[in-house]
Amino acid sequence: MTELPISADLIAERNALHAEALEEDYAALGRKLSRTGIDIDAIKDRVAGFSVAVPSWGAGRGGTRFAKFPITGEPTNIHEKLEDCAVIQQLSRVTPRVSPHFPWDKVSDYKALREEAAALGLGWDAVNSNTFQDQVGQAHTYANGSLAAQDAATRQQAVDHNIECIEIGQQLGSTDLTVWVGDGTNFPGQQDLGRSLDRYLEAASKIYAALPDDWRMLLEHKMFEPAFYSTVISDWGSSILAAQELGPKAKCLVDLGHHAPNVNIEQIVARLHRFGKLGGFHFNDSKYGDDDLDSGSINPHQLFLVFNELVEAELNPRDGFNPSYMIDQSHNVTDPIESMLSSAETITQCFAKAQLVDREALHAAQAANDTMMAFQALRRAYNVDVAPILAKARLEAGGAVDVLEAYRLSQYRRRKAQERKAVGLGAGIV
Ligand code: LRH
Ligand code: MN
Repeated sequence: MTELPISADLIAERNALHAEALEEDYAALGRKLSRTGIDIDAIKDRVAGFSVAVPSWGAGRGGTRFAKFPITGEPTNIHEKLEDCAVIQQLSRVTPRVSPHFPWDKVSDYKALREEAAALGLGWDAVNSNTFQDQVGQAHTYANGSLAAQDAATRQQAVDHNIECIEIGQQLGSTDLTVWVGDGTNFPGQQDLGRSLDRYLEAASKIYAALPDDWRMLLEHKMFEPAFYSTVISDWGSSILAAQELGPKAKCLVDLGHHAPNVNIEQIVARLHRFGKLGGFHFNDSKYGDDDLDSGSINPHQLFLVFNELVEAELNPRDGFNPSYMIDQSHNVTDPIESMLSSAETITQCFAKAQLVDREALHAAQAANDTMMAFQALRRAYNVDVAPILAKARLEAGGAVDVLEAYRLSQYRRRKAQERKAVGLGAGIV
């Protein structure tokens, strides 16, 4: 194991200062929960078993089509991104895997990259393909789509890229391929809405055929952007039908920002699970479009309700229950490490709160059409401050009781600003 990026002494020293208060808060919460028959240590063990992957592309500053404002010391390649992801894992102890994106994270030796990550305490989650940008020297442009393109050679190029991502993922130890395509139209009539999907399905079936036995293909739907009139896989309905058409290894990935405002995402989760097609999540938050804001920063209650559905789903498995939990955010105004530390905490808090729901009381109230008591069963759990449980689990796993305090005291970003080459101004997220 390489020496981790943050001084273990600093973490231990700060934890020692917080230990007494944490023990007090944990004991008090333990007494409160035991009054309703909940064993706090059992919840802590559930939390200790929970984890969420971080996106390699989230380690750098994000931007919009208007501008990107880099910060000094931000990472410029996968090696520096891994180091920053290792900081998040070292302090939070809930983000042990990185979800890479190709060709953004392309290297010549993936075996070495796997070892480099392992030495930093990191593994790999789903690999992401990219057929929404043209690369230098690319034979066929994706300007008119990729897997759904009119041009057969362009579709084949997109298929080949996805198969290359699977091969890279195998070297990294990943078993999931996330396929998001921006394919769509900006004008009515620009493309036939039916035949576009047929071309997508024909091409996607070639990627499906290349999946190793233990792999899954996660289809990521998105209502709009970059296309603004129609998108080939625009909603969970198109996604689940495509996944059913492709086969049992095809599942659906829910990016929380890919829906119209106020869509009931927790019900989409329940539906995808009911039909055995819930493959994973890209956690983030939004107020308007695909804003890729920090998870739970705008609507933490919705994130709690999603996890409430996930607890019900785990209790009633359909073709098993193994959703991939991943963050997918764009950090335009914060230090990306701080945003992912804060988001990992919020996601884990919503997971923990969902464990506290008295399911017996909830189900009894539902059966009795006792609306208020059914709602109160959820609200009581949502109102519990679970921070002492997460901090205790983190402390026992070698992390920091106060992750942002430890990160800032480490002066990590200032150190990196001295080491790393400056990033140029630019538009867009890469
Ligand atoms: C598309 C998306 C997809 C990624 C990209 C970075 O909006 O959510 O998951 O490939 O963001
Ligand atoms: Mn996404």
